[in-house]
Amino acid sequence: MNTIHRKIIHIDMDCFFIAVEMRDQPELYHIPAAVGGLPEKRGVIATCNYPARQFGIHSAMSSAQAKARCPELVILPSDITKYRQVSSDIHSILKQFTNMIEPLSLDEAYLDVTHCDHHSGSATLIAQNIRQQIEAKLGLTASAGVAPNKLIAKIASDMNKPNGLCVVTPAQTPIFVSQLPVAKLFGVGKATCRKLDKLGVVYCSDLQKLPLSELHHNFGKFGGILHQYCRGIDNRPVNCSRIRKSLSIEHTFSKDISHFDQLIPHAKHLITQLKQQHQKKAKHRIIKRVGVKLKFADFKQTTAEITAYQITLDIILPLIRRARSRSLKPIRLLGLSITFDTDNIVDQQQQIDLLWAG
Ligand code: TTP
Ligand code: MG
Repeated sequence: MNTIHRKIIHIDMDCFFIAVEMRDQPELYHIPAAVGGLPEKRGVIATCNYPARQFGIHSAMSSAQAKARCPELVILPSDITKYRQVSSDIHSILKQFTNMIEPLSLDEAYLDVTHCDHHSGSATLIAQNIRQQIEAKLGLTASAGVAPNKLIAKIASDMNKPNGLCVVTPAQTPIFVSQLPVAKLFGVGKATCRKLDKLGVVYCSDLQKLPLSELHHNFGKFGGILHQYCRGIDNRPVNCSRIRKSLSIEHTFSKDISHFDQLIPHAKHLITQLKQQHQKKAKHRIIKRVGVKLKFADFKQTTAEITAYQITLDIILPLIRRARSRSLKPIRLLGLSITFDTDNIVDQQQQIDLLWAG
Protein backbone atom coordinates (compact mmCIF):
# COMPACT_ATOMS: atom_id res chain seq x y z
CA MET A 1 0.00 0.00 0.00
CA ASN A 2 1.21 3.49 -0.85
CA THR A 3 1.28 5.84 2.14
CA ILE A 4 0.75 9.50 1.31
CA HIS A 5 3.33 11.51 3.18
CA ARG A 6 2.63 15.08 4.14
CA LYS A 7 5.05 17.86 3.16
CA ILE A 8 5.54 20.33 5.98
CA ILE A 9 7.77 23.41 5.94
CA HIS A 10 8.84 25.25 9.08
CA ILE A 11 10.15 28.77 8.52
CA ASP A 12 12.05 30.61 11.24
CA MET A 13 13.65 34.01 10.75
CA ASP A 14 17.29 34.35 11.81
CA CYS A 15 17.93 36.59 14.84
CA PHE A 16 14.65 38.24 13.97
CA PHE A 17 14.41 41.53 15.89
CA ILE A 18 18.10 42.38 15.64
CA ALA A 19 18.21 41.25 11.99
CA VAL A 20 15.61 43.91 11.18
CA GLU A 21 17.68 46.50 13.03
CA MET A 22 20.92 45.41 11.28
CA ARG A 23 19.21 45.72 7.91
CA ASP A 24 18.24 49.29 8.81
CA GLN A 25 21.64 50.14 10.33
CA PRO A 26 24.22 48.01 8.49
CA GLU A 27 27.07 49.23 10.71
CA LEU A 28 25.63 46.85 13.33
CA TYR A 29 26.34 43.72 11.25
CA HIS A 30 29.87 43.20 12.48
CA ILE A 31 29.66 44.40 16.05
CA PRO A 32 27.93 42.68 18.99
CA ALA A 33 24.38 44.02 19.00
CA ALA A 34 21.10 43.11 20.66
CA VAL A 35 17.50 44.21 21.03
CA GLY A 36 16.36 44.45 24.61
CA GLY A 37 15.79 46.54 27.70
CA LEU A 38 18.36 48.85 29.23
CA PRO A 39 20.72 47.38 31.85
CA GLU A 40 20.10 50.39 34.13
CA LYS A 41 16.38 49.60 33.96
CA ARG A 42 17.05 45.93 34.64
CA GLY A 43 15.94 44.98 31.15
CA VAL A 44 16.48 41.62 29.44
CA ILE A 45 17.82 40.68 26.02
CA ALA A 46 15.08 39.82 23.48
CA THR A 47 17.61 38.57 20.94
CA CYS A 48 21.11 39.33 19.66
CA ASN A 49 23.26 38.89 16.57
CA TYR A 50 25.99 36.26 16.07
CA PRO A 51 28.92 38.49 17.12
CA ALA A 52 27.08 38.91 20.47
CA ARG A 53 26.22 35.19 20.67
CA GLN A 54 29.98 34.49 20.60
CA PHE A 55 30.13 36.08 24.04
CA GLY A 56 27.51 33.65 25.33
CA ILE A 57 24.76 36.29 25.21
CA HIS A 58 21.26 34.91 24.56
CA SER A 59 17.53 35.71 24.75
CA ALA A 60 16.10 36.28 28.24
CA MET A 61 19.54 36.98 29.77
CA SER A 62 19.55 40.17 31.83
CA SER A 63 20.98 43.08 29.87
CA ALA A 64 23.29 43.83 32.82
CA GLN A 65 24.78 40.35 32.60
CA ALA A 66 25.07 40.67 28.82
CA LYS A 67 26.96 43.96 29.23
CA ALA A 68 29.22 42.34 31.83
CA ARG A 69 30.09 39.62 29.30
CA CYS A 70 30.57 42.08 26.47
CA PRO A 71 30.93 45.75 27.52
CA GLU A 72 30.87 46.99 23.91
CA LEU A 73 27.48 45.34 23.26
CA VAL A 74 25.05 47.77 21.59
CA ILE A 75 21.53 47.31 22.96
CA LEU A 76 18.67 48.77 20.92
CA PRO A 77 15.12 49.22 22.18
CA SER A 78 12.49 46.91 20.76
CA ASP A 79 10.38 48.38 17.92
CA ILE A 80 7.50 45.94 17.95
CA THR A 81 5.42 47.91 15.43
CA LYS A 82 8.20 47.56 12.89
CA TYR A 83 8.62 43.82 13.57
CA ARG A 84 4.87 43.28 13.19
CA GLN A 85 4.94 44.97 9.79
CA VAL A 86 7.82 42.73 8.66
CA SER A 87 5.93 39.72 10.00
CA SER A 88 2.92 40.66 7.95
CA ASP A 89 5.17 41.06 4.84
CA ILE A 90 6.54 37.56 5.46
CA HIS A 91 2.99 36.26 5.69
CA SER A 92 2.20 37.78 2.26
CA ILE A 93 5.09 35.79 0.78
CA LEU A 94 3.97 32.54 2.45
CA LYS A 95 0.39 33.03 1.25
CA GLN A 96 1.49 32.74 -2.39
CA PHE A 97 2.00 29.03 -1.83
CA THR A 98 -0.80 27.87 0.43
CA ASN A 99 -3.47 28.96 2.88
CA MET A 100 -2.47 26.11 5.16
CA ILE A 101 -0.28 28.30 7.34
CA GLU A 102 0.05 28.13 11.11
CA PRO A 103 1.87 31.13 12.58
CA LEU A 104 3.66 30.33 15.83
CA SER A 105 5.01 33.76 16.59
CA LEU A 106 5.99 36.89 14.67
CA ASP A 107 8.93 35.11 13.05
CA GLU A 108 7.90 31.48 12.79
CA ALA A 109 5.30 29.50 10.85
CA TYR A 110 4.41 26.04 9.62
CA LEU A 111 3.12 25.48 6.09
CA ASP A 112 1.47 22.33 4.79
CA VAL A 113 2.36 22.21 1.09
CA THR A 114 1.24 18.61 0.50
CA HIS A 115 -1.30 19.74 -2.09
CA CYS A 116 0.58 22.74 -3.45
CA ASP A 117 1.29 22.69 -7.21
CA HIS A 118 4.10 25.26 -7.28
CA HIS A 119 7.51 23.94 -8.30
CA SER A 120 5.90 20.66 -9.38
CA GLY A 121 4.96 20.08 -5.76
CA SER A 122 8.57 20.06 -4.52
CA ALA A 123 8.51 21.23 -0.88
CA THR A 124 12.29 21.75 -1.04
CA LEU A 125 11.99 24.15 -3.99
CA ILE A 126 9.06 25.94 -2.36
CA ALA A 127 11.09 26.44 0.82
CA GLN A 128 14.04 27.75 -1.21
CA ASN A 129 11.77 30.12 -3.10
CA ILE A 130 10.29 31.44 0.16
CA ARG A 131 13.78 32.03 1.58
CA GLN A 132 14.90 33.77 -1.62
CA GLN A 133 11.86 36.06 -1.66
CA ILE A 134 12.30 36.96 2.01
CA GLU A 135 15.90 37.92 1.29
CA ALA A 136 15.18 39.80 -1.96
CA LYS A 137 12.06 41.64 -0.82
CA LEU A 138 12.75 42.19 2.87
CA GLY A 139 16.54 42.10 3.10
CA LEU A 140 16.40 39.42 5.80
CA THR A 141 17.35 35.77 6.03
CA ALA A 142 15.21 32.87 7.14
CA SER A 143 15.99 29.24 7.85
CA ALA A 144 13.68 26.43 6.81
CA GLY A 145 13.07 22.81 7.66
CA VAL A 146 11.24 20.47 5.30
CA ALA A 147 9.89 17.18 6.64
CA PRO A 148 6.87 14.86 6.73
CA ASN A 149 5.55 16.43 9.95
CA LYS A 150 5.71 19.47 12.24
CA LEU A 151 7.94 17.86 14.86
CA ILE A 152 10.74 17.08 12.42
CA ALA A 153 10.30 20.23 10.28
CA LYS A 154 10.83 22.48 13.32
CA ILE A 155 13.88 20.59 14.50
CA ALA A 156 15.24 20.63 10.93
CA SER A 157 14.87 24.41 10.53
CA ASP A 158 17.28 24.81 13.43
CA MET A 159 19.92 22.46 11.99
CA ASN A 160 21.51 24.77 9.43
CA LYS A 161 20.85 28.15 11.03
CA PRO A 162 21.46 30.90 10.01
CA ASN A 163 20.27 31.23 6.40
CA GLY A 164 20.04 27.46 5.95
CA LEU A 165 17.75 24.75 4.69
CA CYS A 166 17.49 21.21 6.00
CA VAL A 167 15.37 18.61 4.26
CA VAL A 168 14.45 15.38 6.02
CA THR A 169 12.65 12.97 3.69
CA PRO A 170 10.26 10.31 5.00
CA ALA A 171 12.94 7.69 4.35
CA GLN A 172 15.54 9.68 6.31
CA THR A 173 13.24 10.41 9.25
CA PRO A 174 13.91 7.27 11.37
CA ILE A 175 17.70 7.75 11.33
CA PHE A 176 17.45 11.52 11.74
CA VAL A 177 15.24 11.22 14.81
CA SER A 178 17.10 8.36 16.49
CA GLN A 179 20.27 10.48 16.63
CA LEU A 180 18.58 13.46 18.27
CA PRO A 181 18.95 14.28 21.97
CA VAL A 182 15.52 13.92 23.62
CA ALA A 183 15.74 17.58 24.69
CA LYS A 184 15.02 18.50 21.06
CA LEU A 185 11.56 16.92 21.15
CA PHE A 186 8.56 19.23 21.39
CA GLY A 187 7.29 19.35 24.98
CA VAL A 188 10.46 17.95 26.56
CA GLY A 189 11.63 20.63 28.97
CA LYS A 190 14.19 20.58 31.75
CA ALA A 191 12.04 18.55 34.19
CA THR A 192 11.19 15.81 31.66
CA CYS A 193 14.82 15.71 30.56
CA ARG A 194 15.99 15.14 34.14
CA LYS A 195 13.42 12.36 34.58
CA LEU A 196 14.48 10.74 31.31
CA ASP A 197 18.13 11.06 32.26
CA LYS A 198 17.42 9.06 35.43
CA LEU A 199 15.92 6.36 33.22
CA GLY A 200 19.18 6.30 31.24
CA VAL A 201 17.69 8.15 28.27
CA VAL A 202 19.71 10.85 26.49
CA TYR A 203 19.00 10.23 22.79
CA CYS A 204 15.80 9.28 20.98
CA SER A 205 17.41 5.91 20.20
CA ASP A 206 17.52 5.29 24.00
CA LEU A 207 13.91 6.39 24.34
CA GLN A 208 12.82 3.99 21.59
CA LYS A 209 13.92 1.11 23.83
CA LEU A 210 11.47 1.98 26.64
CA PRO A 211 8.16 0.11 26.40
CA LEU A 212 4.97 2.16 26.08
CA SER A 213 3.76 0.89 29.47
CA GLU A 214 6.86 2.29 31.20
CA LEU A 215 6.45 5.64 29.44
CA HIS A 216 2.79 5.78 30.47
CA HIS A 217 3.77 4.90 34.02
CA ASN A 218 6.35 7.69 34.21
CA PHE A 219 4.77 10.42 32.10
CA GLY A 220 1.04 9.66 31.95
CA LYS A 221 -0.60 10.71 28.68
CA PHE A 222 2.56 12.46 27.51
CA GLY A 223 4.29 9.04 27.65
CA GLY A 224 2.24 7.95 24.63
CA ILE A 225 3.23 11.10 22.76
CA LEU A 226 6.90 10.54 23.61
CA HIS A 227 6.62 6.98 22.31
CA GLN A 228 5.54 8.40 18.94
CA TYR A 229 7.82 11.44 18.82
CA CYS A 230 11.01 9.43 19.45
CA ARG A 231 10.10 7.40 16.36
CA GLY A 232 9.56 10.56 14.29
CA ILE A 233 5.78 10.12 14.28
CA ASP A 234 3.71 13.28 14.69
CA ASN A 235 0.17 13.49 13.33
CA ARG A 236 -0.60 17.02 14.50
CA PRO A 237 -2.16 18.94 11.60
CA VAL A 238 -0.97 22.36 10.49
CA ASN A 239 -3.62 24.35 12.23
CA CYS A 240 -4.47 27.30 10.00
CA SER A 241 -7.42 28.32 12.14
CA ARG A 242 -5.22 28.66 15.16
CA ILE A 243 -6.55 31.39 17.35
CA ARG A 244 -5.10 33.24 20.27
CA LYS A 245 -5.37 31.11 23.37
CA SER A 246 -4.07 33.60 25.90
CA LEU A 247 -2.72 37.08 26.52
CA SER A 248 -0.02 38.05 28.97
CA ILE A 249 1.85 41.07 30.16
CA GLU A 250 4.78 41.52 32.51
CA HIS A 251 6.91 44.16 34.15
CA THR A 252 10.45 44.05 35.53
CA PHE A 253 10.74 46.38 38.53
CA SER A 254 13.46 49.01 38.59
CA LYS A 255 14.39 47.63 42.06
CA ASP A 256 13.55 44.23 43.51
CA ILE A 257 10.46 44.31 45.72
CA SER A 258 10.46 42.63 49.12
CA HIS A 259 7.13 43.74 50.58
CA PHE A 260 3.83 42.44 49.35
CA ASP A 261 2.12 45.84 49.67
CA GLN A 262 4.59 47.39 47.26
CA LEU A 263 3.36 44.98 44.60
CA ILE A 264 -0.22 46.23 44.75
CA PRO A 265 0.16 49.43 42.65
CA HIS A 266 2.11 47.45 40.04
CA ALA A 267 -0.60 44.78 39.97
CA LYS A 268 -3.26 47.48 39.48
CA HIS A 269 -1.34 49.03 36.61
CA LEU A 270 -0.77 45.68 34.90
CA ILE A 271 -4.46 44.78 35.25
CA THR A 272 -5.41 48.02 33.46
CA GLN A 273 -2.89 47.32 30.69
CA LEU A 274 -4.01 43.72 30.26
CA LYS A 275 -7.65 44.80 30.06
CA GLN A 276 -6.70 47.25 27.31
CA GLN A 277 -4.87 44.48 25.40
CA HIS A 278 -7.92 42.24 25.79
CA GLN A 279 -10.09 44.96 24.24
CA LYS A 280 -7.66 45.59 21.42
CA LYS A 281 -6.60 42.09 20.45
CA ALA A 282 -9.33 39.72 21.53
CA LYS A 283 -12.37 41.87 22.13
CA HIS A 284 -15.13 39.27 22.20
CA ARG A 285 -13.22 36.44 23.80
CA ILE A 286 -14.37 35.08 27.11
CA ILE A 287 -11.77 34.66 29.87
CA LYS A 288 -11.50 31.17 31.34
CA ARG A 289 -8.44 31.36 33.59
CA VAL A 290 -6.34 34.08 35.17
CA GLY A 291 -2.72 33.64 36.19
CA VAL A 292 0.28 35.40 37.70
CA LYS A 293 3.99 34.89 37.22
CA LEU A 294 6.69 35.98 39.66
CA LYS A 295 10.38 36.07 38.90
CA PHE A 296 12.60 36.25 41.97
CA ALA A 297 15.95 37.99 42.43
CA ASP A 298 17.72 34.67 41.71
CA PHE A 299 15.88 34.54 38.33
CA LYS A 300 13.83 31.50 39.44
CA GLN A 301 10.21 31.89 38.47
CA THR A 302 6.88 30.48 39.50
CA THR A 303 3.26 30.76 38.38
CA ALA A 304 -0.19 30.46 39.97
CA GLU A 305 -3.52 30.17 38.15
CA ILE A 306 -7.22 30.04 38.91
CA THR A 307 -10.47 29.60 37.00
CA ALA A 308 -11.97 33.07 36.68
CA TYR A 309 -14.02 35.06 34.19
CA GLN A 310 -12.51 38.45 34.75
CA ILE A 311 -9.25 40.00 35.86
CA THR A 312 -9.59 41.99 39.07
CA LEU A 313 -7.38 42.87 42.01
CA ASP A 314 -9.44 40.55 44.25
CA ILE A 315 -8.52 37.64 42.02
CA ILE A 316 -4.91 38.62 41.38
CA LEU A 317 -3.73 39.38 44.93
CA PRO A 318 -4.41 35.90 46.40
CA LEU A 319 -2.60 34.40 43.39
CA ILE A 320 0.40 36.63 44.00
CA ARG A 321 0.35 35.61 47.67
CA ARG A 322 0.31 31.95 46.71
CA ALA A 323 3.21 32.35 44.28
CA ARG A 324 5.10 34.59 46.73
CA SER A 325 4.96 31.93 49.46
CA ARG A 326 7.24 29.69 47.39
CA SER A 327 10.38 31.81 47.83
CA LEU A 328 11.88 34.15 50.37
CA LYS A 329 13.80 36.05 47.72
CA PRO A 330 12.78 39.59 46.68
CA ILE A 331 10.68 39.86 43.54
CA ARG A 332 12.17 41.04 40.27
CA LEU A 333 9.22 40.72 37.89
CA LEU A 334 5.45 40.45 38.00
CA GLY A 335 3.44 39.04 35.10
CA LEU A 336 -0.29 38.56 34.57
CA SER A 337 -2.05 36.33 32.08
CA ILE A 338 -5.53 35.45 30.90
CA THR A 339 -6.49 32.25 29.08
CA PHE A 340 -9.51 32.32 26.80
CA ASP A 341 -12.38 29.93 26.44
CA THR A 342 -11.69 28.33 23.05
CA ASP A 343 -15.17 26.77 22.76
CA ASN A 344 -16.80 30.13 22.63
CA ILE A 345 -15.47 32.26 19.82
CA VAL A 346 -17.41 35.06 18.24
CA ASP A 347 -15.44 36.10 15.18
CA GLN A 348 -12.84 33.53 14.36
CA GLN A 349 -11.35 35.12 11.25
CA GLN A 350 -10.83 38.37 13.09
CA GLN A 351 -9.00 36.52 15.84
CA ILE A 352 -6.75 34.74 13.34
CA ASP A 353 -5.90 38.03 11.65
CA LEU A 354 -5.04 39.59 14.97
CA LEU A 355 -2.87 36.66 15.95
CA TRP A 356 -0.83 37.17 12.83
CA ALA A 357 -0.62 40.85 13.52
CA GLY A 358 0.85 39.89 16.90
P1 TTP B 1 13.50 33.22 18.11
O1 TTP B 1 13.09 32.70 16.77
O2 TTP B 1 13.50 32.26 19.26
O3 TTP B 1 14.97 33.80 18.03
P2 TTP B 1 15.67 34.64 16.89
O4 TTP B 1 14.82 34.73 15.65
O5 TTP B 1 16.07 35.97 17.45
O6 TTP B 1 16.99 33.82 16.61
P3 TTP B 1 17.15 32.46 15.82
O7 TTP B 1 17.95 32.79 14.60
O8 TTP B 1 17.91 31.58 16.75
O9 TTP B 1 15.77 31.96 15.49
O10 TTP B 1 12.58 34.43 18.53
C1 TTP B 1 12.08 35.35 17.57
C2 TTP B 1 12.03 36.75 18.16
O11 TTP B 1 11.22 36.75 19.33
C3 TTP B 1 13.39 37.26 18.59
O12 TTP B 1 14.10 37.89 17.53
C4 TTP B 1 13.05 38.20 19.70
C5 TTP B 1 11.77 37.66 20.30
N1 TTP B 1 12.07 36.96 21.57
C6 TTP B 1 11.94 37.66 22.77
O13 TTP B 1 11.55 38.84 22.76
N2 TTP B 1 12.26 37.03 23.94
C7 TTP B 1 12.70 35.73 23.99
O14 TTP B 1 13.00 35.19 25.08
C8 TTP B 1 12.82 35.01 22.74
C9 TTP B 1 13.31 33.58 22.74
C10 TTP B 1 12.49 35.67 21.58
MG1 MG C 1 13.90 33.03 14.80
